[in-house]
Amino acid sequence: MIWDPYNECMDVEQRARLQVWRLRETVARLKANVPFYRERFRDIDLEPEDIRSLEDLEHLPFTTKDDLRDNYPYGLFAVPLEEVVRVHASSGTTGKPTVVGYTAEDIDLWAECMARSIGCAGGTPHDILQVSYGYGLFTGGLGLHFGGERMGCTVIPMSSGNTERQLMMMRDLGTTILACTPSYALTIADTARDLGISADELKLKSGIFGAEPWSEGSRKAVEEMLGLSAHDIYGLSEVLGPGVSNECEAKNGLHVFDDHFIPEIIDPATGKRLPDGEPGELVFTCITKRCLPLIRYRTRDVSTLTHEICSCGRTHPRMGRIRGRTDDMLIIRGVNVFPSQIEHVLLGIEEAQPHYQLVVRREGRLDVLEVQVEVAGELFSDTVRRLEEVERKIAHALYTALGITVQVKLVEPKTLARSEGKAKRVLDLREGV
Ligand code: DLL
Repeated sequence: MIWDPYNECMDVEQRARLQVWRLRETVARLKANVPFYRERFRDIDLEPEDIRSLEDLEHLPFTTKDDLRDNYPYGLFAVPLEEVVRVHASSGTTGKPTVVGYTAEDIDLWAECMARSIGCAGGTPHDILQVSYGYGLFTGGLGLHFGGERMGCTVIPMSSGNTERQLMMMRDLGTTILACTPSYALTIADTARDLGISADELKLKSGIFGAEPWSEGSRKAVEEMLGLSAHDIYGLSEVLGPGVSNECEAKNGLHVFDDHFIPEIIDPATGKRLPDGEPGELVFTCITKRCLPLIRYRTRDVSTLTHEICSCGRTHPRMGRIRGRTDDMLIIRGVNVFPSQIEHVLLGIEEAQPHYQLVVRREGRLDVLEVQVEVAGELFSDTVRRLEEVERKIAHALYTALGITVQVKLVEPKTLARSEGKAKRVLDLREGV
């Protein structure tokens, strides 16, 4: 279902005119209300009228997570606090969280974007939406919740955790759409299997999974185990929360709702904009937000963009599945490694289960990457030779994909910690990292 055909299928040129107009208006507002941006614009002699086309966006300064931290907690808000009706927060890399604010208009915009997202995932007002993202400062729970209500779904505000109860409600209330992190979806699927609940006993048709990187392999596993069609949803608190982009039924990239957030891909080293198809750092400019309209916000997420029109009829550009973050990219003996690449490999291996952890150590002067992966319990009752064979097979597949040697350690089922929210995949034990 296309929730808002007028805006989602708008002629691209018409949308570009709208974007330029909105960008100019946002710059004017920031200049008037936010000292940080006033100074940045003064430094480059920028007046709102100078913005005449989308190309001019490239001359605007970037905003980073450090800028948010330096102006903690409210310094970048473009409206007085009395107009702010809600705050959320995401964990910062050090100490203080990043605090973001919303006016009533922003909350309304968010619900609209989320209704678009749910529509992309095949949702309609007839659906029963179980929201199993955490409720609270994290944007996942309330974001999906308000979007579901806007769509007209029957919303079950479960929040995350208590997996058996999740399954009971899912079965009893006839949940048709499940929204949670992909790693929690796997946990739910595993628990269903343990309890002997088959996909046929559930009415699930669709899943809206995001907030952390995941792979095609995870998609397949979750789709099979839960009997649903899994859709990737992306977003970040600084820009909105969930609902910045979402996969449609074509599952060929996530539609970025660029009438509100203009995406760019840049080379993280030089800051130069990259052409369609080339991977780089995602950058967003908010052109409709009232409280926190960030300009060229550097997400540190690595992706690609395409402006080719999708078969679903939406004319928004599409971003590729997030490949990792510029800051959780591991550099192992000089080679860039993203945890998502490893996940992709593991899920292509029959004996491997979709639960893994990466441990990085320094032995002498050498970085060592150990991949711990769960395998079926039966394997442990086999011969040692069989276990070694599987280890070698995984190490070889990883070597082919990454170009480095990794240590593989097979562990028994349910040894690695299960996730109810964002999974923590990497344990970096190197000093100074
Ligand atoms: O994770 C918002 C969200 C909630 C998105 C629910 C989707 C569903 P933050 O906590 O601020 O906001 O974290 C944002 O999470 O910069 C990415 O690194 C990562 N991320 C979000 N969605 C995806 C995704 C929410 N689909 C950070 N794939 C982002 C990979 C994702 N990574």
